[in-house]
Amino acid sequence: MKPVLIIAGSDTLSGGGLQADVRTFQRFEIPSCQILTCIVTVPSDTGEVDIYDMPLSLFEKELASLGDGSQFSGIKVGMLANLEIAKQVSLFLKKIVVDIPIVIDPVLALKESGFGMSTEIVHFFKQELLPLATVITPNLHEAELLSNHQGIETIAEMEQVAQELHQANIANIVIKGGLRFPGDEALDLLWSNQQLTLFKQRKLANYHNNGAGCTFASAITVGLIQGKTLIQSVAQAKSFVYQAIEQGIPFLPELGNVWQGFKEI
Ligand code: PXL
Repeated sequence: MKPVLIIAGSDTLSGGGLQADVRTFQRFEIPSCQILTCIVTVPSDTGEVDIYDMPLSLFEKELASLGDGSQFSGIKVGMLANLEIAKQVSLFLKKIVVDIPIVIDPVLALKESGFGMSTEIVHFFKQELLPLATVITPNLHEAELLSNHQGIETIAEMEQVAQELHQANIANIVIKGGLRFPGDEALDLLWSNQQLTLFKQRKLANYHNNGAGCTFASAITVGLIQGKTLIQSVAQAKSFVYQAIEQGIPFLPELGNVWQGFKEI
């Protein structure tokens, strides 16, 4: 089995980021290689998120060790820290010689904090990086940043934004409704091949959801590597992340981590 390549930041609390990605792939018995973009810290006293970017020269060396990408079964991209790092990743993805799934989770905002990326990086993502992906997985806030469409609250608005992103040359889009979407259901919308598919599950009452987005995108990558269709891959990922939240681990007051080690997949 060829490894998947993970390009992501480290979450010190370890619920999300690279750590969530590794645990998810491991759970499906897919080995991984990992490239680190930054380290995210959350001091338990203030709860304020800090992000320490990898020095660019070091990041370039990490990438340079990867060759033309032909040794990988797929690529999962998570948090990219800054514009320079995003540019390096884009150059690397353009050099890939094999046809493998590339899943990009456009981490432009962290739900745990007020952190948000600059408009410059949002622009770069939309114009350059995201068109290189097989599928992207923005949450509502990220979908709004990428589309300039504020306050998404209905399925029709989600669909409109997904179509707009598709017209901007992005192949397939999954918008995650998450806890913010009104109603009792956690709703995700897939726009693919001019077709809309909705995925719904009852919202869980617990707060052990740090890492849910990373786990979801990694699990979609798993499905694509396993040769499943995009619809099957999103369905599998949705059920996986639901169980990971349900079995999550409390960590700080009102913040818990998803856990991929539940009994049956
Ligand atoms: O869940 C989004 C996310 C992505 N990447 C890193 C993170 C987090 C959330 O904590 O720390 C590195």
